[in-house]
Amino acid sequence: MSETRARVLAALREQRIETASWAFGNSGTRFKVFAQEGVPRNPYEKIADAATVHRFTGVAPTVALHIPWDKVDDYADLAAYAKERGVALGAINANVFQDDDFKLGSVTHPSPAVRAKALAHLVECVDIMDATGSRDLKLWFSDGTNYPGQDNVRARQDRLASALSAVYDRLGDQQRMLLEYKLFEPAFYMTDVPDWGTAYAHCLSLGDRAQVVIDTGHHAPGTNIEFIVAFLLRAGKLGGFDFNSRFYADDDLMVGAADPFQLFRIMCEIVSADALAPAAGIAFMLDQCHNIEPKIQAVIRSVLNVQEATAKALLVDAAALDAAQRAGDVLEANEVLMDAYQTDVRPMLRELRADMGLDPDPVGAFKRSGYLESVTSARVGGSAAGWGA
Ligand code: AOS
Ligand code: ZN
Ligand code: ZN
Repeated sequence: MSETRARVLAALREQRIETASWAFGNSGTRFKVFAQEGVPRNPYEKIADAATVHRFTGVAPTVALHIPWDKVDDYADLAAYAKERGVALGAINANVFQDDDFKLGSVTHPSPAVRAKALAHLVECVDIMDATGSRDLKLWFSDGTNYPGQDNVRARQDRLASALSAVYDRLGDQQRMLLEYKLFEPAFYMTDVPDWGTAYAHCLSLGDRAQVVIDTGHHAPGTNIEFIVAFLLRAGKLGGFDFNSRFYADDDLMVGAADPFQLFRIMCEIVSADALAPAAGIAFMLDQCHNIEPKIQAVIRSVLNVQEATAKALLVDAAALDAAQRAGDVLEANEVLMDAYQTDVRPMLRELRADMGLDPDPVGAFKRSGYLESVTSARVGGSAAGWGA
């Protein structure tokens, strides 16, 4: 085996992709939730589905939770159940967007009482992290305004900074805060954390354990996401990704479905900064909703899409690229990248899986396994993911 191939296979074997509990529940748009049979009825069953994804892919050993969608009485028990199933609990996602009190915002709300309620939820999420052993608190705020003049933008930034700082102070030494940004929705005029620059500035003043999370669906069309990746990596402020695909807004479709080339370009930045291995601390998470397609199968497909883009990025001839860049050879540099992108990595990935003791075809193996049929007969009346519930 060539040295390159061995290096690529070793890196792929080490790669870790985190699934999301809400991807396994029913979800939809504001127009309709199409319920599917066999969806999980509780957090335990979501974890069982996530464990199934890991069983067939071998690279998805953690699952993110969302509070309160995944609220249970005993989080240590939930973590123990996950362990029994061969996975661990990942990021804890806070939810300060579904309570009536949060109509005008959560941590940026004009009322101190509402702000206190939001802060209490965020702190509760850190308590949960202590019980689950989770490293990351993922914060996404729907806060913003719909009309010019609705509230004082600078005052809202002050309120945001003060809440973030209180939560940051509550984190344990090994815990991190991942701050997610989003251009718009549900606020349509102004969002309090609309872009990576705002998230970066807040994280910078908080400290080392506050980092930015990039949701690939949260930008204006045409945004060069890989530039953001490169910038944040250089600054030591990239905490992770919420991977998904978008054609229009925050579509939450399967990662790599809309623009596999963009995913490749993102992974190229990761690989060239040597930030792929778990030790680099970047959380590669999926944040998707499978409204019309079979859910577990879609999550498996998404994991494979990330794996394929990563394999291609690992195949970039770094020395040739560097030489072409130094020589100012525009076309050669571009060709080096495109050569890697155009490589069919599927045979190599099949070989990797066989080597890992997995079926080379995870989707086919899942379909043949009878898992969905068996949970469908066992689970009656599955719950919604939270969205559109
Ligand atoms: C919302 O648009 C964001 O993508 C968040 O990551 C959100 O918390 C997630 O979709 C699940 O709630
Ligand atoms: Zn997200
Ligand atoms: Zn989103």
